[in-house]
Amino acid sequence: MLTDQQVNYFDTFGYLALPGRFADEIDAITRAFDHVFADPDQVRMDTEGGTYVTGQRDVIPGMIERHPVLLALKSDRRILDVADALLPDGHTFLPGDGSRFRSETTWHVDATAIDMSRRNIKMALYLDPLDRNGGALRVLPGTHRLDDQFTQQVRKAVMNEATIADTIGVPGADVPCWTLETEPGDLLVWDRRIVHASYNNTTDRRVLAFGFKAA
Ligand SMILES: O=C(O)CCC(=O)C(=O)O
Repeated sequence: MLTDQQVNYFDTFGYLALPGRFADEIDAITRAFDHVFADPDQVRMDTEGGTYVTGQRDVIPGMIERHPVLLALKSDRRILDVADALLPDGHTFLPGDGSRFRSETTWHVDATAIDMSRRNIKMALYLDPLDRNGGALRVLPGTHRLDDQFTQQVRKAVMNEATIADTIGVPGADVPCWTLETEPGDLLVWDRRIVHASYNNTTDRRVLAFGFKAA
């Protein structure tokens, strides 16, 4: 269940942190994630370069469907309750991916290839502790609202890392934002249209991501 206040928070700011949602299972989830990554037969992509990712990122598409412990999340009430609350008119599951980042991401949205006019939510379990000095996800609250003039101005200013400093005088890492510091077991949820990034990465960042779009 999400409270009315949590739904309002998501509607207003475009993201929600649910600390400790999977604290009890995170060790098993992490083992399953590592097991899939260690399997040489799994199809994987290395998306290094050319995108908003600053360095190496190994990706296994549809990760959640490649191990029974991960697959169980798809029908877990703690996940479905969030999807039901944020997409009350129905939703379709999107299998997402599993990633090992040895990199950061510059300011971007996840919604380039999808219908931007409808809500599409991403859920993420980061499997390593992350803080603002070490690769935690950063968001620009409210920038999921595409028709808003502020959103348009922010997108123009920050979504090209090469020109941010010329435009607003600070590098991407110094753009004012909210940082979602996480412990393993926390569930993060965001609207794929929100502008987000991660900076100051110091380690391997493992993340299991999946989502739902409005039916
Ligand atoms: O953790 C990050 O750097 C952001 C991940 C993300 O937004 C993505 O996978 O597109």
